[in-house]
Amino acid sequence: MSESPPPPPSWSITSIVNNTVQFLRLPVLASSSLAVIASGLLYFKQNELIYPRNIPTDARTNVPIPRQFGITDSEDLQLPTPDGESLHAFFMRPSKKSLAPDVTILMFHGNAGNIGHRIPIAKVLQDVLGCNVLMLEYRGYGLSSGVPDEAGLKIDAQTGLDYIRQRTETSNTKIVVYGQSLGGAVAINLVAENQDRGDIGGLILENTFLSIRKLIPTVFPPARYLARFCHQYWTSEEILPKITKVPILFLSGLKDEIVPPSNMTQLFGICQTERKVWRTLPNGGHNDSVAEPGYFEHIHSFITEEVVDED
Ligand SMILES: *[C@@H]1O[C@H](CO)[C@@H](O)[C@H](O)[C@H]1NC(C)=O
Ligand SMILES: CC(=O)N[C@H]1CO[C@H](CO)[C@@H](O)[C@@H]1O
Repeated sequence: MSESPPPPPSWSITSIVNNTVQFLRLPVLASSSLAVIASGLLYFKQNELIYPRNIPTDARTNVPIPRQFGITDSEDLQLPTPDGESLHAFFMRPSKKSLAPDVTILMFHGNAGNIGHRIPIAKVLQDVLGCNVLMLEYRGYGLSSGVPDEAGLKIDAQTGLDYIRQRTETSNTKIVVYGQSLGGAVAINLVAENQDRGDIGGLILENTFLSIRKLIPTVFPPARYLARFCHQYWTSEEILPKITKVPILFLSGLKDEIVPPSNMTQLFGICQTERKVWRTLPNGGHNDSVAEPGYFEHIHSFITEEVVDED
């Protein structure tokens, strides 16, 4: 298409990430919840374990805003879902539309915290790519209403995508769905359901798992005998192979201590889509892979080579 874009400004990536990595160091598990498991209430309490939306403790009330991170062109939204919830979201326009002005990234976060904690990631994506970003907060998280569960989060994801499709300035952009950890499962499901319209230009998966049920015995050892009572499935290993039309980038932190990197390797192996890209972060842990060298360069290359350049 156009001449090859300049390399991303890595100095700014590093400084932004270093300044804000504290926000990303969110615990994935609530250790106090182990007591809950021990008391045998897993069946009823598993949502608190799988969706620890009160970590950190003020995560339901204190949501950092884009302006705190120097993003001036953004909107604070409440998106209504078809089943009556209201989802908090940020829509951000880049300050300079350079490399990928016709791309909108839809971000799905991991299972702790809120969207405010991930604004530094959105900022780097904008700085590197010059794209629009929609950050969506699942039901029950941050300033969104409701209680999270698998069926609800699927509705939330669809609500975010439909919003991008309907909003005038984004309706003709290529949509890149980006999910970290639990957000990866949310993203896989959404893309599998929506690939036919042809407006999803890419899928980015970071440190996500084969299924929740497979995760429970290792991540919550006391609960290993109870995994079969788990009513949250997130069966990415069954759904991912249904995606055939959308290029996929796999970002795997090889030091992931929560989800073994072999889960990502296996997902990559069963992935049937025409173009798939595998990239590793050799020192990346579960929640800090984003701060590893090369992370945003991999996303930059994927979007310029597989999404923007594609037609
Ligand atoms: C995936 O991760 C789960 C949870 O840690 C683990 O039990 C399982 O063995 C892993 N599977 C593969 C193929 O890596
Ligand atoms: C680097 C980092 O912050 N890692 C944390 C990720 O989450 C786990 C699980 O809660 C913590 O133990 C790590 O310290």
